[in-house]
Amino acid sequence: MRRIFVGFLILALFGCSTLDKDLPLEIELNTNWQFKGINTLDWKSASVPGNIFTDLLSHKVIEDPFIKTNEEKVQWVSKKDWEYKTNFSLSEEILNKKNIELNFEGLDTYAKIYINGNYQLNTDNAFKRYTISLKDIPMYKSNELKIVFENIGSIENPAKLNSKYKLPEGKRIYTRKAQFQYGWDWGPKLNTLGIWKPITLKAWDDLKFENIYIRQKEIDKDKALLSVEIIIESKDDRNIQLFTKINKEIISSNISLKKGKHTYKVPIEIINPKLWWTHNLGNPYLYNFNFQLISDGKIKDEKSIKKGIRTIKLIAKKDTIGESFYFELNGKPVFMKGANYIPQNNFQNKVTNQHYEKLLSDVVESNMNMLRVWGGGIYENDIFYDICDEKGILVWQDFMFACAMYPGSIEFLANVKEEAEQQIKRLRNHTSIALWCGNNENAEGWRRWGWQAKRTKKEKEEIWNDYLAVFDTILPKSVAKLSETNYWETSPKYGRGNPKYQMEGDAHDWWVWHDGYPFEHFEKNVPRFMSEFGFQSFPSFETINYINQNDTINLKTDAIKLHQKHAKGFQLIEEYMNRNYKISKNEEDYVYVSQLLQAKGIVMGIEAHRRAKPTNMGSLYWQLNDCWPSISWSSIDYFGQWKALQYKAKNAFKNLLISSTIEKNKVKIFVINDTFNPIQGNLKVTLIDFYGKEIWKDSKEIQVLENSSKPYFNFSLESIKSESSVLITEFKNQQSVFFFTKPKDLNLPKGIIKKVVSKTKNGFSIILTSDVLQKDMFLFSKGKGHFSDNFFDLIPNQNKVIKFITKENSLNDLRIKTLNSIHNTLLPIEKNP
Ligand code: BMA
Repeated sequence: MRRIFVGFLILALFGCSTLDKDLPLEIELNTNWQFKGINTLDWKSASVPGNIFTDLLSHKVIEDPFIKTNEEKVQWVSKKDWEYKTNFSLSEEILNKKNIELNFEGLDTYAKIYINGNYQLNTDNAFKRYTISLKDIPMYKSNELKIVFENIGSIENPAKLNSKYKLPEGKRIYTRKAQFQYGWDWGPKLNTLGIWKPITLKAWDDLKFENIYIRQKEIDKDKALLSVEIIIESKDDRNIQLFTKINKEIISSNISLKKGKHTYKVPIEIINPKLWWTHNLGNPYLYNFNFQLISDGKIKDEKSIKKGIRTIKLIAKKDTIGESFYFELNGKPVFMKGANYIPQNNFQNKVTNQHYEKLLSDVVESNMNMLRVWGGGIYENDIFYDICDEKGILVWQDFMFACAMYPGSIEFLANVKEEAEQQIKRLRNHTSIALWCGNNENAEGWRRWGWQAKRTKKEKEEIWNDYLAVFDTILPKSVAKLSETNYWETSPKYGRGNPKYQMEGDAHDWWVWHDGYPFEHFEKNVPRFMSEFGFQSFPSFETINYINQNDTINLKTDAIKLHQKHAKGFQLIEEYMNRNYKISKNEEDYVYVSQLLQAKGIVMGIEAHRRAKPTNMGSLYWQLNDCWPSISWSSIDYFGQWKALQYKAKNAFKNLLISSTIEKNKVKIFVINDTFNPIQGNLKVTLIDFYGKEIWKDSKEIQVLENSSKPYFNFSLESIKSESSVLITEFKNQQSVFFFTKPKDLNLPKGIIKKVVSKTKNGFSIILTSDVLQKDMFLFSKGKGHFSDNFFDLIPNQNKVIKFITKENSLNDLRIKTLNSIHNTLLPIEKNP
């Protein structure tokens, strides 16, 4: 492609506002759709975008696979072939345009497209966009579009038979679609098929924007040098004008267009730019860029892009420990706090804009500044990244490959290359994207999961070379060519088999959970950046009842068993619970304690990682959300309910954190400061018993350095009664509550809890007090809503005010559980005075 530099001048006014518009016409083909099985069922109405499961569900042909054991009953659906059709009309205006194209944003997956009965093309990648030019074929006022989908087995079975070697893990590797749909250890096997993204028709005459990329050349606080790379498609050579409006300022450029698709560069300089920061460090400021293409005195095309000015770099360079792994935002090292993100639903058409808005608001509320979009799911919709840009959340973006070795045929590599290029181009203007990562655990699997056993040297070499072709050549080259984002080959860099995991790169700690190691493993083995570590828990009562379709909590049903996808899941929860908590036979209590257990383990990890700053510079736990109602590692369940972990992670991820730990019979109190300002203040340390009696106290004036972690206070454990005392540390407006022993060994007294509930504008306010320390107080109600805080420790004789944000008119069913109530038999709760 030729690159042509253009001259530019700055105008005082946006001169084009009075011009007529002759923009490309765009129509979404989302109506009149019907579907049927090949040789089965009659034509029935369909939703597009959508998928075969939700269409069958809306016609009651299948039962909801998310409830009871229905997942098992619907497996036949993915084994059949299905067809979809619609009629669409084209107006004279469209028919007269010089170009008409049909864009398929996402077909899942093996489809044949027919227009007016004539075959057009085959698709084989759900992550790719396909285009058909309608100018090359006869089109009428009314037209039929038909898409015939072949079941994945009919393509994957021969692919497997023809494969030179048997590759791990199953047949999914032959199909470029969301890998979790084949079943994962937190997700059902619901392999969708259908038109999962919009189909749009675009018509235009002589020219249009093909793509616009705002490349950041040089950025510092005084100046931002950008190069806007604009690809314009034109029917002929002609002179045009381009208006570029940045907030209110306009640049007008004269461009001599060449026929065809070419790239034109517009240099832009912004003096004293407002830099984009993650929400926890500043303002995620976005500039508004508007582009207009002027020819023949008309606006021929226009496009808007919101873009933050920032530099984001992965710093992986040799140091005294090994090799660093941290992100530098606008030149400052930033500790990454967050979680791994998976698709929000097995059926993508069920994920609404509100779901994105709510989940990403939760992320901000929980003080997280990074999400990792994990490689077994999907490249997310634009709205996901738009919201991350706006809210100041960074995104670690995996390419969609996970836990397997993939084929290396010429066709497969070409398919992957095109997929990667399309996705990089689609996402590269997003300020939130901090990293492209090749895959999830492919290299780790190859090295450690027995995949090399019984293979010849040649076979191993060939399989590894195929790996390198994708992850060491195609993907990094595409990222470097098309964007300025850093690339990382695989996550984790070193797995459990290589001690270097503590010295270099990112790490996944699955000794805890998969290998049954105690939670304390997180404290003793801190890597440079923890990109995965996790522990399961039961979801909210609402979700459990939904799975069972029953109002009482019952954890022993076949439905609950089916919604736990990890073979040893229940056993591991019980084992770890035994080590840390008293186990209750009451199933409601069991659910509650399972959530405390998960939170305890993960927060232990988060705090250890943060204390180890700057050796360690990131803590992303596994996993933020769920794709169906399940027992999983998530901290927010399928219905958006926060588990204990979400509340406790919110505290553990605050910019200013007090974190205590026991080392060699000494208690060390760390203060971690993620801000770029030093913080001066009085550190107050008080030891009390569970009735609030002060045992001793101390205080110290401290100066906490910017962007640092350091112990500021320590004392000996000797003479501390660990079962009956608790350490309260206060600094600035932060308070930390630290216990000296495991919850199961605490002598938690019964005490009395007083609650005063009053109505507020958007819900209720609840004032809580108790005469004794109440550990892990959990408020719950059947009403839909969100508690501002939950699963907290209530200090004796101190008021705690909680807000319940809800549209419900009453909170009469408010109930409270604490660990004290499990350690004792029954906890009396006083009524409102
Ligand atoms: C991680 C992920 C997933 C998996 C999770 C829990 O390694 O990458 O593959 O679901 O572990 O086992």
